[in-house]
Amino acid sequence: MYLSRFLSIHALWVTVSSVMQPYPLVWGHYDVCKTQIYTEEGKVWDYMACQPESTDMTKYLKVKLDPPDITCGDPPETFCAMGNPYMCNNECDASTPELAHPPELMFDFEGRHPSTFWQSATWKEYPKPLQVNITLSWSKTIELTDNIVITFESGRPDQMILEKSLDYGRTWQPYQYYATDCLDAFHMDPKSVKDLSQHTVLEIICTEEYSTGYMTNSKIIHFEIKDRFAFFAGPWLRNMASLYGQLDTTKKLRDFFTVTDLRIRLLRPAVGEIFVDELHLARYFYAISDIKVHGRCKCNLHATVCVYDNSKLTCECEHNTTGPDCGKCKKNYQGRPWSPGSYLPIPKGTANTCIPSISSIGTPPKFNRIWPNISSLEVSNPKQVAPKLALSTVSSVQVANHKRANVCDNELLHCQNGGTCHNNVRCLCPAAYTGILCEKLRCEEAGSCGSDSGQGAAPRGSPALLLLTALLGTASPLVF
Ligand SMILES: [Ca+2]
Repeated sequence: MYLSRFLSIHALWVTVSSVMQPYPLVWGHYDVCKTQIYTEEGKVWDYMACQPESTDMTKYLKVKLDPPDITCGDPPETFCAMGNPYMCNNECDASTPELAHPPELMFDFEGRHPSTFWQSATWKEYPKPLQVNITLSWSKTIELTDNIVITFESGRPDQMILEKSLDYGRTWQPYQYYATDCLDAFHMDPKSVKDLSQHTVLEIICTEEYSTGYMTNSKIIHFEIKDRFAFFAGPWLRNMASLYGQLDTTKKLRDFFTVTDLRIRLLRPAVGEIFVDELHLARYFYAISDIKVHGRCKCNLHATVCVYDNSKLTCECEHNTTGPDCGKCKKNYQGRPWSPGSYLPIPKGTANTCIPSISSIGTPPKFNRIWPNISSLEVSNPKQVAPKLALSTVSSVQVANHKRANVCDNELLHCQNGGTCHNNVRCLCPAAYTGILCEKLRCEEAGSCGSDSGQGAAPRGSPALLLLTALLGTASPLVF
């Protein structure tokens, strides 16, 4: 199942535009990894930075609660109504579907009345703290693109910490603290994201904005991704180029929005008064009806598609990269060190494609499978050969790996001089060319190329070939 591309670009644009009217979002960029263009040398691939579309990531997570038996209803118990803490005859019973509140109800389709929600056991063991960790795991690096929004059906907690992991849950860092009294709960001065700036955007703050009262109307807690983006892209996120530029050059900023797991640590339920009413402990519990997490698979700007298969997300890597995050070069494509794509220059970015390994080029006899278009070089002055050859090598060296079963593929356009790849096993050449990869002039093979052709065949052992040998033997790294 494909994460992105379930919507056509147009449908996506309409959806995005209608949902987020004030934001002239430029998310649509970077949705193509390569395109065919026509140059003097014929049809070639033009590579660009690309990424999957942002989507609802809650469909792909695993949720874990700690303690594992903290969900209400086993054994059945009664709790007080949300709106009226003195009506305490509501029932939670895990064995009756209509009365059960399992964790998956935090991620089902919402918008119905009444809401469906997960609920914890009540605080019947007071004064022992009622604490719950809710861990959301993707087993995949993802990049957050919109606010995390948690909707409580109980009062919002008096104390809570949102945490993130970048290493699949081995280590955790706080993302944001939430409390009715930050100083008292966490020894931190209360702050709002609006108090931050470009320079302090990575600061971890404690906010009191989302923790007021048991009886207030508002039920929502935010982790403000958009407000942080706005420090770079402006209040309406119009200047995404500026944000992308910053993300490109500041690893810490990029990492800030990147997670493999999130953990919601509920530390103290809403009390709403100074003292806990010990006679009505069934008033105190946590209930969450909805959690929103929007983001995209992190593919290092080397993929537009992220596949969900066997409960696992994986980037479908392009640009000769591989790995779950396209974090390395494919075997035999290690001609230069792997590097992520770049958002710059706007709007197409830079692909930083992995290129064939020098070692896979091999020894001179294999050169009949290398075609930096030697035959078209005008070798009137041997001194000019090196730069021209280097340029030619840089732009169009394509290497057929002898270990590969395929003679050609559509990704690297192995067929030369306008040849087209047929079933990955042979090139269909234009009339004037021949050879496995259409790399030879037909007249050359017949020995009938006239000296007036202007495109003298590259003589074997010519200065051009020797120079090429030297270049390929020493050039490192090659640059496309
Ligand atoms: Ca729900």
